[in-house]
Amino acid sequence: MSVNKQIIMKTRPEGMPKLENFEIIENNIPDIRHGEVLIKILWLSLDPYMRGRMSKAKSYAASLNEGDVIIGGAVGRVIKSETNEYKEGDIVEGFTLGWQAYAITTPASIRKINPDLAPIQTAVGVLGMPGMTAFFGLLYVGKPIPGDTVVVSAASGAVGQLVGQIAKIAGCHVVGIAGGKEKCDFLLNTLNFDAAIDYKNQNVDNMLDKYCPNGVNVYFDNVGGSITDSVINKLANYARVAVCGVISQYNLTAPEPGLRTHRAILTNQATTEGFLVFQFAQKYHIAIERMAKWIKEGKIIYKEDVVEGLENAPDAFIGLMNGKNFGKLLIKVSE
Ligand code: NAP
Ligand code: FER
Repeated sequence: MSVNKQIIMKTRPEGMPKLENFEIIENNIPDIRHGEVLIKILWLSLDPYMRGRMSKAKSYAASLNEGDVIIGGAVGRVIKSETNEYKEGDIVEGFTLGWQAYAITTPASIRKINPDLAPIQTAVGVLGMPGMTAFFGLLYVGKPIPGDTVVVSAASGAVGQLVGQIAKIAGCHVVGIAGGKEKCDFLLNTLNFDAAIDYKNQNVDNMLDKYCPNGVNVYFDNVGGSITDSVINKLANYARVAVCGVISQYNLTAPEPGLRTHRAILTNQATTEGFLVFQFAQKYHIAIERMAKWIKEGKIIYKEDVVEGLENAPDAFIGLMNGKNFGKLLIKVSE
């Protein structure tokens, strides 16, 4: 019987997660039963929404309890199957495989990945949940039209980097907001954004005035908080605000006071729409095909931030909450 390594939520984080909230444990891997597959985890996807699972707040995903293995998306290889659908060697992606070296699951919780389409870890990146979020959030919620000014926050991250590139393909003027010069240089020089605002070192209001002289037509919001207050005050008539994420709020222990933005929404006849990517699940195949084509044509590139070793997932996750990641954050667990 082989031994599994698992990372559990030892104690529930309050505010910013700390290393002491996590613990690595070892357990024997039980025999699989009829209808189950045993998966060797190759890549973990670390995503901001996972902070929500660690709290007790109501969410689409069940909260973790203390002692539970951290649940999250991963890519792995089937090493044993007691199903008709999967065989040894298949590469799969699942949203609930979790922070462990091996996972036992059922066909309903995984999907098969075509390793010839792109590197397999893209199944949790550009061709997976973050990629779907960027594609549908921008095109279906933000509804850009050529010539629009599109602003995206957390612009160098897994979702943001793709939002900006898709907006360029759609013929828009793209302004990214990110923390630090290195990330902003990447947006300008590698992704060909039209402008980049370093919110840690520049005045966001002044820079928005400079780069969005006709106002903001589409705001793809990944962060919430004061950055969003600034952008809302620059909306153009009939602007669309796609509320994708509010990472600046995920680790707060008390609500943060903010500006009252409804007047700007009213007077600009703007639309603010929150969305969860899962509402587009029936259409994912459209986006996967389109994005894979754009990657092959060199119209979209994707930057990954790879951390080696399951045991480093907690530290990397804390980094994600603090802007230490540069691109889609992945843990490489095994070859
Ligand atoms: P990511 O952008 O790769 O990483 C998170 C980034 O957020 C950090 O690198 C950091 O970048 C920025 N950040 C952290 N704290 C911040 C703060 N206080 N103020 C401003 N920026 C801060 O993560 P991602 O996977 O692409 O996710 C981005 C957002 O999309 C998250 O809010 C996530 O919850 C949301 N999301 C939503 C859906 C959905 O279905 N609605 C799906 C996927 C993701 P900087 O260095 O630039 O600060
Ligand atoms: C995310 C942020 C929030 C996300 C999902 C949610 C899949 C959902 C939150 C909820 O249901 O409470 O990044 O990504």
